[in-house]
Amino acid sequence: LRTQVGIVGAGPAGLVLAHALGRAGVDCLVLERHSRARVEARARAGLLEERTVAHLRRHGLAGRLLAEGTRHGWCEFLCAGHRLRMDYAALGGAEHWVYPQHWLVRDLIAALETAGRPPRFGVPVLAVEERRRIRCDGLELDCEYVIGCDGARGVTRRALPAGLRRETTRRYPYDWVAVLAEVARPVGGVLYALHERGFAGMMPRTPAIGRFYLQCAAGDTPADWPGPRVRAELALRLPLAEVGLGALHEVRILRMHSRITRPFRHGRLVLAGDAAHVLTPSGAKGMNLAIADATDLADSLLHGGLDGYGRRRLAAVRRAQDFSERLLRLLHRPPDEALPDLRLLTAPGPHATAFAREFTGTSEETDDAQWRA
Ligand code: RFL
Repeated sequence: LRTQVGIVGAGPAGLVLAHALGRAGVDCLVLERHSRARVEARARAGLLEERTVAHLRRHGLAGRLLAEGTRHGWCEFLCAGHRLRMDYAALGGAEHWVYPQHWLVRDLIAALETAGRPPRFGVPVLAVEERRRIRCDGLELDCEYVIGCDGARGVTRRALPAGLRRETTRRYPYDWVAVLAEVARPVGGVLYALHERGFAGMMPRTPAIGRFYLQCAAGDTPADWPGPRVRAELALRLPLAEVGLGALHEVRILRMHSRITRPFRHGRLVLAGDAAHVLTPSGAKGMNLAIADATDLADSLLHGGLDGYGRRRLAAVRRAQDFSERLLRLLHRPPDEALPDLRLLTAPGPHATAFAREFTGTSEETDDAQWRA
């Protein structure tokens, strides 16, 4: 089998790329290891930056998002008995769009299907050979370009020559319990709670579902966090009465680490999204970076060259990683120690503006006035 562009993985990166290339008449095929039902049910991220939505709009992919998504432009820090609100949209940033990742994935698959180019599901890629042949069980796909969009646990990055591949990994001394739960009233904005028992967070997803995070000991497993323990710990650290916590739908442990694999491109093999860079969810950057990689890659492939792709995207990833890390450090500090810095951060001024712009992706340049952590 042959195609111009073989794309491994039907996550946001692979699907946006396939759509942009297909619309421009490029022959491409997406191979996905899991079933369509499984991919469409995977609830993960939910905060989209304004510029991400602009990319999707430009490719005609934002119809349902614009109709059903909600917007918010504030977050709150809960710390040592204080509640510090930050209206980051008003402070120089922009509003976020709130739309669950798996809804977007569903829309992207539907768009590819309508265009007559659906991904092939249930096809695990085993290896990439000579950077131009994708090998699966019973199928070989020869490609002019192989694009690895196969996420954090994919196989494509291993096709970078061992002598060339460089991975920078950071492991943090804690993990997070990630919970999806029903709420009686929508979570209105992101809430970060700094607590003696550890960090906790509450993030909007849909009007009826919220995403909750709890810091836990590094190495904890889901067995350490049965439902009653999750509920008790959330109740201690967060003002749950405001949202009316209902049934817990999913409890999992996020190993808190980040990893950047370089180079993002070697000849005709290119990596995009989590295949190239995994960040912690603290700054809500992962899905946004994946879509930005895909749109840059599509433009580069269509308009004459991949030369600047790796450099541009690595710079963007490093900025996002830097932001996510500073936020992560702040969120895990003892509340009494962090309070003065949080006051500074949330009061109108250069620190707040820098945070607002980085959080919402409106500053591609690093601001002179860095917020402290
Ligand atoms: P994905 O979405 O992981 O998609 C990769 C796809 O590749 C498939 N695959 C293979 N297919 C064929 N052969 C193989 N050998 C394959 N190996 C893997 C996989 O099945 C999958 O379908 O990567 P992509 O497209 O790069 O998108 C990245 C985002 O999904 C990720 O960055 C975000 O979900 C991260 N993230 C968040 N990002 C945000 O921007 N905001 C958030 O609030 C946010 N919250 C989160 C998150 C990630 C989470 N988890 C569990 C990873 C919350 C959670 C809980």
